[in-house]
Amino acid sequence: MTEPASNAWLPKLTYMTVRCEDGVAEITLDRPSKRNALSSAFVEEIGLLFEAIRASNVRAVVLGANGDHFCAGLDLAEPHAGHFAASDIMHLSRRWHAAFEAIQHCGKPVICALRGAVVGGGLELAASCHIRVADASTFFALPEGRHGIFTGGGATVRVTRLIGEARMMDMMLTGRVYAGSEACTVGLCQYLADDSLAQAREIAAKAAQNLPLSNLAITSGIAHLANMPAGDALFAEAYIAGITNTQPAAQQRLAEFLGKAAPGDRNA
Ligand code: 1HE
Repeated sequence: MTEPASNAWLPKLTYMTVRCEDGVAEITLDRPSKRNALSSAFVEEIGLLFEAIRASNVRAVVLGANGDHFCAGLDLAEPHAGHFAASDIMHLSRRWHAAFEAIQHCGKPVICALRGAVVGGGLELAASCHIRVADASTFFALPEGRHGIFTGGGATVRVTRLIGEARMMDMMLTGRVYAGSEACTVGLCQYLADDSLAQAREIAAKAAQNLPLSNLAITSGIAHLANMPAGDALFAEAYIAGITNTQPAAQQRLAEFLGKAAPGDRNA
């Protein structure tokens, strides 16, 4: 791969490990004793790591977890550790937003390999990835309503977009748990695999073959376009196509497909 031999470009990590091979960075959430619950420091580290991923020449990311559970969500020990004002909670929520935005808009496809609990903030983390692969042990829930709190890591936007408002409200009001093929059918995950990590690796390897600019357009562009009024989205789509389709590497790929030399080739 083209990564520098050392991992000097990575920030110092306490809660995650990273292994790079063939252009794919494999990130592992590594706080299994607390079921990978997300403390404030963990969330900050996620933001820093994905900022570094954005600036790196990594071409795709697998996000997995150590232990039987992907992520138990917010570290519930934290809110009890001090007396937070509403404005403090709002600030913390905005930090979660920043970290998960860094994932969604890092420009590289992020494939998460799920198992066990994907709950609360864990589901918000998974929802900021581009492809979710579950296994038979995976279950999705939003227990915030039951805890007397509210989502703060982007679920109202990203999970609602995946499953729709009615299912989102049902999950939050009743604590409804989704798993298996039903979770796939409602849109919480795109794949149900015997081995979610193996499947996520396979998907990442495939996506890493795409041109980086195409992957940026797909992973960031589609989400932004979905927020726009249709007329503006169509204009922006055309603009993105103009930039993406005219990159020399795309011309080369198209020419190879057609069995011809690329325009601009000296021998064309
Ligand atoms: C935790 C957390 C946590 C476990 N914060 N420490 N999330 C939840 O409501 C999910 C809460 N957790 C669970 O339901 C269960 O722990 C699991 C189903 C994920 C796993 O069960 P299990 O039997 O394997 O583990 P456990 O015995 O419950 O927990 C093992 C340890 O992890 C234990 O600590 P220990 O020191 O006693 O060994 C637990 O206290 C700890 N642990 N989950 C802190 N979440 C931005 S807003 C987002 C809002 C939310 O995310 S709300 C949803 C919170």
